[in-house]
Parts: sequence; C-alpha cells; structure tokens
Amino acid sequence: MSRSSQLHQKLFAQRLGTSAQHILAKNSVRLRGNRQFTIPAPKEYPYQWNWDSGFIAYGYAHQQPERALVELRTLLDGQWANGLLPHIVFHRASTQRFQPYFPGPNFWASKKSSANAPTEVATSGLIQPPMITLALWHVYASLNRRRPTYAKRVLREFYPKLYLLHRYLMTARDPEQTGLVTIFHPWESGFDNSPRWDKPLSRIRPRNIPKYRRRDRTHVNPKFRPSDKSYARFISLALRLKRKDYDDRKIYPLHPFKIKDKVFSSISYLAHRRLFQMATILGDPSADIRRWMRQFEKNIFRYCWNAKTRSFSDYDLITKRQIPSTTIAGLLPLMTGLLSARRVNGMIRALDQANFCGQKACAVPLAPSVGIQQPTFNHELYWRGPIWVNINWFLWRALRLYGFDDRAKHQADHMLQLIHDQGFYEYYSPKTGAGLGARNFSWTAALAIDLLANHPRDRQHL
Ligand code: 9WN
Repeated sequence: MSRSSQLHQKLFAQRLGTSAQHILAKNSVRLRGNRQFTIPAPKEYPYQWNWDSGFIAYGYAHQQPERALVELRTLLDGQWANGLLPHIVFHRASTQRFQPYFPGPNFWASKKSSANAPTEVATSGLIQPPMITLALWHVYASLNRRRPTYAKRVLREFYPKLYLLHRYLMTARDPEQTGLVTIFHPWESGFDNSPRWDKPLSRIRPRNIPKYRRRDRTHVNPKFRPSDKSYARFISLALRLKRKDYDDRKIYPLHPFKIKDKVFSSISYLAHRRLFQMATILGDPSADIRRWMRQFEKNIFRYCWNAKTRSFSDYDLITKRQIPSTTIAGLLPLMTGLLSARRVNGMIRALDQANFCGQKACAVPLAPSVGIQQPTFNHELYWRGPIWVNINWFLWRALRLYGFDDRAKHQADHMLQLIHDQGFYEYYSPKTGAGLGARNFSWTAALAIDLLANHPRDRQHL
C-alpha cells in the first residue's frame, strides 16, 4: 500500500472514530450517584434500551472502559428480583428531559404490577438479548491487559447479576429445558417488525385495548415504521403480559405468542460461554451454565435447523412447528461457531447471492435484513429489508470466527464506508444506500468504533 493511501486511510479512520465518539458523548445522559446511560437516538428513543447498551458498551470499551462499566451498571439498576433485565429502563432524568415516549412507564406500570420489579426505577416488562454479558466480557478483557486485579474485581461485582439474568432466561423462559429462549413479544427479539413474526402475529386479535397515541412516527418518516395493524398487535400482546402481572408462570400456559427465537438463543449461548469463563476465573464454575450450553448445542439443530432452506428457523411453541421465513436471521446462528464446514460454506454461499446483496445486486454489498428477492422485502421499512449495522457486525464476527479473514475485512470496509458516506443512521436502504430511520444512532456509532479498533489497517489508531 502506498504512503499516500495509508495516510488517507489513517485520516478516514480518525475522522470516523472522532465523529462516533462525539455521538456517544452527545447521547449520554447523566444521572445521580455516578450513573450514566446512552439513549439509542435523540428524540425517537429517549430512554435506556437493553441490547443497545450492550452494543454501546463495546464502543466505549476501547477508550473509556470505565464509561462502559457505568453504562452496564446503570442498565442493571433496572434488573428485577427474578433476574429479568427489562428491554427499556425509564430513568427519571430522561422522563423530565425528553419528549413523551409510547409505550412509556405508565403503560408498563412495572412497580404496580410485579413485586419483582425494582422500586427505584420504572421499566418495561419485556426482555432483549443478553448483549450485556458479551459486552462485560469485552470490557473485562481490555481491563485485564493492564489492571488484572481490578478487572477481577469488576467480574466479582457483575457476575451475580449476570448469573441471575441467565438463570431467568433458562428457567422462566425455558421451562422445556431446551437451552433455547422463549420470547413473548416481537419487541423481545430486537427484530421488532421482521417478517419472522408475521405468521404468529396473524393469530393475535387485539381486543380491550385502551385508546393510545403512537409516538414512534413523530420523529422519523412514518413510512419506515410498522403498520397500525401490527402496532395494535404489539400493544395487545404487551397488555396481556401486564394483565398477568408479568408472572411467567401465569403467562406461559395461555400466551398466544411463544417462540423459541434462534437469534436471541444464539446470543444467549455465546453469553453463557462468557459467563462460564467468568465463573471459572472467580473459582465457581456452576454446573448450571454448562448444562445450558450443552442443551443449546443439541437443540438449536433439533428445533431450528431447516434442511430445505439450509438455514435456521424460529420455532413456534404453539403450532409446534418451525416458522417458515427466509430472512438474514436464518444465518445468524453462524456466530455460535457450532456449524460444520459444509454448513458454513453453504451459508456463506447464500450470503454471496444476489438475494443478500451479493453479485452487485444492491447499492452496497452488505446484508439486508430481508432478502431482496423475498415477497416481504421493502428497502426502507423497519426490519423488513434495510441494512442494520448490528446484523452486519454479527456476520463480520462470524466470518472471522470461521477464518474467512478477507471476506470479513471486505465486510468491515463496506460498513465503515457506508457509515462514513451517509452518517450514523439507524439503518440504510440496500437499494439506494441512503441512511434511514433515526439519525445519530448510538449503536451504529459504537460498533463503528469497535470495527475500527479491530480492523488491521487501523489497529494503531484506536
Ligand atoms: C421498541 C432501540 C430499539 C431497539 C430495537 C428496535 C427498536 C423499539 C421501537 O428500537 O425498538 O423496543 O420503538 O421500535 O427494533 O431493536 O433496541 O434502538
């Protein structure tokens, strides 16, 4: 590489890294008692979201590990006594400072509904994938290089809460003991509006819903957001959970949306592995964690592998069938590292097809959330086609894991270039490459920092 192109790349990385740090700093909210959190995006998402904070902590970990710890500590302030880590924590400073959000703290009524809910802060009654454990491990690893004694103290502080969270996921959300997590609501998946949920959602007949006003279309173009029909079903499902006091034992027998989510479960599995490493370092490798791992290793194939599509399906506990849907999520269990070389190669080939924006079929060669040849594909509708940075980051990690280094580098280059050209958006159109949804989106910024730090060409800079 010539010196001038090296210099160009250095400047590119510096500029992008600095802008990303700037977004995280601007989206950061200070609370009392040394607590801080980062809103996912100004206006649209004014509180603390669970898996967002996990991704965000990855970004902080490189230069501000202490800030990463504060992010995760502040998230854990919302943890319930039974281990549930809510998908939104409504810190009071946010309520006072920002626009109203629906469904907000009064809708969820966490304190009134459940004795398990924290008394100091209001939360939602749903969960999200446990990125927190992966993020904490990432912060620990970076601290451990310089301050091993302190790093171990950090593990000791976080471990009991993380263990409680994993135990909740593997008991209340897996009474079948499959090692796969049951979600009760599409919002729990993080892939809220994905066609993965169309079929099970079609069973939901919204009734007894008090009048509500959607706020999610105030700050972003309404055509990017879910339809009113889907929204009514989301609200109806959330109300059913509240009416059962968020008590999993009451919910489980009759709840109409019970799905073993292949992506949530894959993230949980990776998180169990990190939890197990933490437990070993602390001298208490719990047999439970090992059991959860073994259950997943067997059952992800038993319940979710689909030989016809040669990818993974979600499993509907009500129909006792896989949910047929071909979205990018079908390839994400790649990240577990459990697949045979034959399966991996088949899935990488699928990624390289036009359907997933290979063969120059899209404005950028990054994976869209739904294949562009699928009937449900829409290039700008939330989770139904756009390119998300977190999904492509997962794929980038998977490519590295299986040794596809050049392919991974190519993926990282395109992600960074897209973010550089368009700005830090919530998602991007595969058709035009344009940034869509919320602007100044925190996890896009945080994962850009992580990509830059892991990217060979920029290793020395961040
Ligand atoms: C509902 C915050 C969250 C993400 C989700 C994403 C979206 C919320 C919404 O925003 O969900 O939780 O209002 O649509 O789908 O993954 O955590 O960024």
